[in-house]
Amino acid sequence: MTKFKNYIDGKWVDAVSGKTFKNISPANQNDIIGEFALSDKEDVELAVAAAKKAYEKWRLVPAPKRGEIMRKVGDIFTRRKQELAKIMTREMGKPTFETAGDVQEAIDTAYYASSETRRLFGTTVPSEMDNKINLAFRTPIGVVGVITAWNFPIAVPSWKILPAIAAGNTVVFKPSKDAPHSGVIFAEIMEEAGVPAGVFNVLLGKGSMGEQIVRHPDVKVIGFTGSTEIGCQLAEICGKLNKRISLEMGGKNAQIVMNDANLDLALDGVLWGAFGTTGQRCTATSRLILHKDIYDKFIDMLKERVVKLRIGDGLDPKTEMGPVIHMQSLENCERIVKVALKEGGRLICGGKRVADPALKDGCFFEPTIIADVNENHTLFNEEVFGPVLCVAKADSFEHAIALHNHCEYGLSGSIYTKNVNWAWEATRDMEVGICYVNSPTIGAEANMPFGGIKGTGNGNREGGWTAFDIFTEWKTVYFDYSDKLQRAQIDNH
Ligand code: UN1
Repeated sequence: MTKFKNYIDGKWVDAVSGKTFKNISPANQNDIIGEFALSDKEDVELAVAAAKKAYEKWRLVPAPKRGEIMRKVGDIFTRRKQELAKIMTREMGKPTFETAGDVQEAIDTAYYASSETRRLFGTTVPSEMDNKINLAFRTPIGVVGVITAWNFPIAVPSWKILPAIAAGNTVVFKPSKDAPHSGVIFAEIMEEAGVPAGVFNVLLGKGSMGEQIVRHPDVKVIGFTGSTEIGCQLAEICGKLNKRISLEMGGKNAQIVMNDANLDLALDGVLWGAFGTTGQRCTATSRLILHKDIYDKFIDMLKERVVKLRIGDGLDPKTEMGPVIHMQSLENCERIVKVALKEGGRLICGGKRVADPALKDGCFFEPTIIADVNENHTLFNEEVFGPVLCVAKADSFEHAIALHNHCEYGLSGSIYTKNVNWAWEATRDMEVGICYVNSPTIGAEANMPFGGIKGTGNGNREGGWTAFDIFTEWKTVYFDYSDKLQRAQIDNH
């Protein structure tokens, strides 16, 4: 069986304990992808020490030079895109056209980070006093800990790792235990691009090791994507340690379809939003809010398309929807369907494991629609992270917005309408970080801020220029060339 190692200080090494864990494919539980280093506190010590040492040189490398390396990272991801897509699909399940898109998001992020190193603008401001100038510029912070989920095993890590390194920080990265192979490839690519030893380190392992990264006193910033439960626990630790943490957590995103919408377009949107990545995106559409005039008609249209979705191994080019990540997740889908039906939901289609004997060894759940759900139902409120869509009826535009905002989370939201006033009012009033008009709740682009409000985030935005706010501190400089003591607020009044 193939063995995969950690990447620390530019070297490929086993866990100090020698321990390993296995990762299996969600499409076929008999397909063991490999044996991966099971890192612990001692490995965290080594990786953080390497990153701390490397930081002293890396922070002094001119930003555009760091950018040249980021450009190479983008070039190598481009070269390896199709090969990597297959590796990712085998370990996390989504079809290869989606994993290729995942890699493309990292390519876009790498080129964006590269170009940003020629900007990283500061600000010059007139001083209150003579012969004095005030300016402020960004500085790197130090060692950054990156902890991510398995559903976007290359894109989401890239949103954190590449801007952090471009800005002059060094990184210790813990990929998800369910997508460690992608983490290994990330390191291979950084190594080939010429990222110096210690600037980027990968520790494979499980959740408890992630917490050790967070607690380590030499790790100054944490970038986390995962569940709200774990994110809030880590934020508590960081609060006590006065450590910066950027959180991207859960979602229960809704698509509103008004009675004037282009229904065919709205249908394509919800199919992609709800069942793309098997519903396992933090941006997935998990609530569909339909205006009462089109409620029954739209549900019929949706059912007709959903039952035809081709489910299978993501490595098969004909597959439209792959498995869920593991058996535990499949059991969770079964549980939530039971709860929803007990609470009064109406099963439109799906609701059970896929019966096809050819798929019996994988974690396949039928794409599921449950209608007649309202804000008091568990399914309307609980994040499922699977292919289970609930449908609610809205009496009016105002009711649709109220239903939309009845949510603990606030990542993305979408409205389909041709009424320009409704569209702008929704844009203003939806309680989300990302708002879509006439397109689904998924599909963020790498050059725009990404993140949510309420239970989804803590005020940070990855993606685009805002990612650099997470990984830099502002330094304010007062530069006095008057050759005398000028006392602010005193001598000039
Ligand atoms: C995630 O689900 O963690 O907007 C990220 C999207 C993708 C990113 C999703 N570009 O759906």
